[in-house]
Amino acid sequence: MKLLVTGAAGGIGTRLRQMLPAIYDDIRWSDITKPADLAPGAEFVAADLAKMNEVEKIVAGVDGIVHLGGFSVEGPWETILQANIIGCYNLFEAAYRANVKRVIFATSNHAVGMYPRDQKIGVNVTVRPDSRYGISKCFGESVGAFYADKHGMRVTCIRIGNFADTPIDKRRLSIYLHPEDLVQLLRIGLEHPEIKYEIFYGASDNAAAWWDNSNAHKFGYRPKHKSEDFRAEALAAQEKLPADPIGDYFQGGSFSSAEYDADKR
Ligand code: 15L
Repeated sequence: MKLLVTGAAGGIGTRLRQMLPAIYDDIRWSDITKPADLAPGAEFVAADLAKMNEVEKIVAGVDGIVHLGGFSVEGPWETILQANIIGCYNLFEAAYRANVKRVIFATSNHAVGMYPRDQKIGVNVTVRPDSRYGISKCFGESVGAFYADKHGMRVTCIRIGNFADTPIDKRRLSIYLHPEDLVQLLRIGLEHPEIKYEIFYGASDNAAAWWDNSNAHKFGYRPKHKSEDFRAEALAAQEKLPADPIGDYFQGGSFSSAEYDADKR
């Protein structure tokens, strides 16, 4: 299968450039600018996702897409609009026109970040975004559902928690995702014969999880990593962080507390 990975220069894309070539031998990497550490011989095509003609070039001839591209944290509306709303629509629409069979959309925990931490949620809850960034991820999940339901594309949305080798604070004990576990989820989305439209939580085997990830397990996901192995270090790091009572209440943490003024209305 020929694969396109967008967002190749980002944190996740950079790690996947080290991991995916051992599994897939024909990968086109894309980002707005070429990563300085691109492996010799790796195929790279630059594209601004907000420009349809550029997106059409990167999707040509591919069978599957891992769409990581876009703005990966909260930002001004205009930035989110161009990169994550227009960019995401362009990606799916261009993929449809090019007859791409499978798309993995890297959505985020921030699509549901306004759920309180004491509520365990599955993938069938109403979205509750915590930021403009989170809203754009809800939008992307909807665009994916549309192309799956109406046009038969096989789409997997992975609500990524925190992608890292170790959980860095108390919140991340609940949402930690080891890179190897993400690769396992990507392989399910790209290869499992039963995928039509699915949402998975991008989380390792975390005892403190707020998410019911049984849908991913139904498709064979068996995470190998556990945040609990790093509990003491994560809690020690938490001690050094400033207090954030609103952020500590909601799943989205500082994305939820930033600009929060619901208590003032
Ligand atoms: C995300 O969606 C961001 O892309 C990442 O930078 C982290 O902030 C992560 O969420 C998180 O919630 O820890």
